[in-house]
Amino acid sequence: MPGVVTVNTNPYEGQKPGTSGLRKKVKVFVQENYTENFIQAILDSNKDSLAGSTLVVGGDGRYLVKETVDKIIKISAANGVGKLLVGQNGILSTPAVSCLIRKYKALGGIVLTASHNPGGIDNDFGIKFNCANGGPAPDANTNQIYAITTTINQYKIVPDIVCDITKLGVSNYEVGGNKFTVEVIDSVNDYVAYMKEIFDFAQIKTLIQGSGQRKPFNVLIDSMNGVTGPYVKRIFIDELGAKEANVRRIIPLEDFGGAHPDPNLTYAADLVNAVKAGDYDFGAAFDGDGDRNMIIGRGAFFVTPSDSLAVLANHLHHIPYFQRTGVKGFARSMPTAAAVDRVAAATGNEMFEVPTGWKYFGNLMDAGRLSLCGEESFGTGSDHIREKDGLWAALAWLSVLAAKGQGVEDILKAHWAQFGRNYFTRYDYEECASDPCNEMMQVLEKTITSPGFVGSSHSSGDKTYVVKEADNFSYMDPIDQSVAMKQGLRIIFEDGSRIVLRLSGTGSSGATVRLYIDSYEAKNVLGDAQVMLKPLIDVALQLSRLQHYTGRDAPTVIT
Ligand code: VG1
Ligand code: CO
Repeated sequence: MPGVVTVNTNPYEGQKPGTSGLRKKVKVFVQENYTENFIQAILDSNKDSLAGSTLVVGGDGRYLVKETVDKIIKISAANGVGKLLVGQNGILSTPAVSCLIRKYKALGGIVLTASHNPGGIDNDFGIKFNCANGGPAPDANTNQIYAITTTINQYKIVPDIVCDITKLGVSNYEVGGNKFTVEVIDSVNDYVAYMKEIFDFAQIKTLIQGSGQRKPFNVLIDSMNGVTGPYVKRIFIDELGAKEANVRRIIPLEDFGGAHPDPNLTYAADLVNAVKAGDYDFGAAFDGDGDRNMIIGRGAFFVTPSDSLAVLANHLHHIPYFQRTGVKGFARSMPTAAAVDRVAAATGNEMFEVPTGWKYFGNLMDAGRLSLCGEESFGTGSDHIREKDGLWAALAWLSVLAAKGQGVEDILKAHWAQFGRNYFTRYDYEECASDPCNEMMQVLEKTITSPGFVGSSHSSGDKTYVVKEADNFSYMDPIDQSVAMKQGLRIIFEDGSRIVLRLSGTGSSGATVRLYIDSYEAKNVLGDAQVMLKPLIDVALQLSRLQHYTGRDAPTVIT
């Protein structure tokens, strides 16, 4: 009978989960007991409910996932967990974990991913805890995990457990008189079954394969060597009748084949170029762990995530799931452009603005007040689970396109004609020195909150903007009244335009500055976003002195 061993350890500094879990370089995680400490802290933060509980475990296939699954099995066994549901080979997309936790009423799940951050031995790894509702642990929980990591002095492990996660099946162990079970499950079955309940697969299949007068709708789906590969294969090829040529990079690789698995115009340029050059009607890409999506149309017509959210909000009634549940309300993260707000107003739905990070949507969904939400960072999702869901977003778009019989660009143009357009851009300055960036944020906060700033005018070119409101965004959750402070500096102008500046909470080294610009035009809707937003960008750069503090002339990524 395998026995429990207690190992003495010392705390590590900096095990504070960020926007979405703990993310560090692989070389940090492989330090002695570093990973073990954090896993023990996660379990300790749930210690009253562990006995006999079920946890879901899986990750995005990056370097260190398999080794970490092995550690989680051994440490869970020693801490009285009853059962682990583990994805075969450690593979589970983030949305699949959320789906499994809910379906099997698990206590929670441990997701092994650094999401859109590069993978491989020299890059990033991450560990995230999700709660019983299937969503990322809220701040109160992650703060507790962090507090435990600062004083931890031992962890418990059963070193002798051997479990082959390459094979499907159930293994039973007896640990200290208790039963412990590991069930290795197919990574995609439950998720695919759920998608078939949510969407009308026959309708999407007819779209993709063509019928009678309608020629096939030619899609190109890019998994960027991330976790969605096996899901894309099963859904698009086996279920929806797409051809091998309609999918690319569908084998999950430990280093994503050297790709930066972030579906945006810079890092998914391959897909954009292929769609531009080829005879494609639709392109979609997903990030490493499968929760983000980028949607493009014929000619690589780009749909901003903020517009994507608004368009889906306006067409949810075409999706069978929402025909059953009804539409309960919409939400977006604060930096996300306010296009969806206009749909909410027109359709009479409640609208919420929350801080950056999916964990802030969960309570609203659990309370039955939120059906669809999104973030400008290529996150879109609904209350079918409690994570954003890349494949779901692509299927939602295809459902709308099938129902409307229109192309992506036509749908966007019709949307802007009806609602006006929120031009949006985000500038990312990645891996800058931390100290000057922190100083920049402090100085700017002081500037925008000092007397006289509200009402002041700022000009660039022939445009003048008058400040209506400025603050460091804070949010009180309407369900549990918890408060999240300092979620980003906002300057809101009289015409509704906004400048938002915040520091990333997902980077693994240095500071990444994100500058977001949102500006509404009722009539002039067919302009180029970079041109339209140039004056406001200039105002933002002047006010923040961003180039001075970061030492950068240009952003790393423009979305
Ligand atoms: C970024 C995005 C945020 C998203 C988070 C996790 O956070 O801005 O909208 O929820 O990544 O996405 P930050 O703190 O770096 O701005 V994922 O796909 O990395 O789990
Ligand atoms: Co992700």
